[in-house]
Amino acid sequence: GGAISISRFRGALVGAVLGDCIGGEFEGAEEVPMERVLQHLNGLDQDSDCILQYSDDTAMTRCVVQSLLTRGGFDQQDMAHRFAEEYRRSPGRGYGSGVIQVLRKLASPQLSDVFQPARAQFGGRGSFGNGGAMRAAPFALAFRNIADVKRYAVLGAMLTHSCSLGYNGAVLQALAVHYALQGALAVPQAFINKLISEMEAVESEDQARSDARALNEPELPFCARLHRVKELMEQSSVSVEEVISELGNGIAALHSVPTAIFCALHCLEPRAGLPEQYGGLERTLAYCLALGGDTDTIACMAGAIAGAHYGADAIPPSWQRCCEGAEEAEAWASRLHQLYHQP
Ligand code: 8NA
Ligand code: MG
Ligand code: MG
Repeated sequence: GGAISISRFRGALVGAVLGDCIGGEFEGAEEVPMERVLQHLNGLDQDSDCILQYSDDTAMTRCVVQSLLTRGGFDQQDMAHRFAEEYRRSPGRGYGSGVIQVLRKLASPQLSDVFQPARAQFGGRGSFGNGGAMRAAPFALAFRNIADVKRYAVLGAMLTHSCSLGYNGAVLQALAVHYALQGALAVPQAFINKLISEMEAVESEDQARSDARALNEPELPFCARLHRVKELMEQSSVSVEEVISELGNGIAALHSVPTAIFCALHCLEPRAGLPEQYGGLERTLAYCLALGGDTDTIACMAGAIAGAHYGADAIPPSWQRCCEGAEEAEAWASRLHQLYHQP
């Protein structure tokens, strides 16, 4: 295909930062009334010196971006070092309770295999949290080739998440951004079908099959959830309760990546309960927040997908102004755009 506009790259990276910063307000809450979500969002328009801080999602995404840009591609040692250094400098960003141990071990100068600390997590099973997926968008923004997107999304996630239900969540998120960047969200049914067919191949691998069995999940667990996304898309109306019970809103990648994809798809059209003046990106972020649970991470992932689709013009300047790191994300998006298109 031809060149992809820089606006989509900015939309993806800034959309992710906005989701994290704006979503932090409701992280861990039970289902949130839309009225409260809208109050929070209206507050951003009115408050001229608001500051919403970013969390682990953006902190680690920044490390991924800086590593890819500095090294001109994937370098596991460099990326691991950046994660460890970022955590050392700024440990209070709301990291998962397990991943902290990995980040401490990654700081050790004696460490020769940077994937080893992640493999030791949870009795050797590795983490299935969404911490690999929440930082996966840059892989789609750095590599044009889909095989590279998949390969490096896995390796980047495996630095902290060695369970296939963790790193395959990162692959799914990266693929969603990859296709959104190409404009594929314009045909929602084709978009979800592409994701299902890619993930069928990914999840057919032996490790994925044995992890699914060990965790009592159905065969091809991400595919199973994507089929549920498809079913929900076909329904004439969908309640927040159904989204939570069918797809989840939790900290496992399996309970949050398909959810984020659904949010982006569902909010392509105006929806009852969401302000008419909202564009698609605003709808997507508001909708994610109303689900409660891991709101910062689900909004971060949905924000990247929706941002890649709508582009930077869809980002409300008043929201961007309130979010720590959003300005910088815009500059990095331009450099990723160059890396993506380099011959
Ligand atoms: P992680 O690797 O520590 O995983 C997160 C949590 O998932 C762990 O602490 C465990 O409770 C559980 N978990 C993961 N793998 C396994 C396993 N194999 N067996 C048993 N339990 C397991 O951290 P992460 O980087 O994946 O982070 C995930 C989320 O947690 C992120 O959204 C991040 O923001 C963070 N977080 C969430 C909340 C919240 O209330 N939702 C609050 C603070 C932090
Ligand atoms: Mg977070
Ligand atoms: Mg979170």
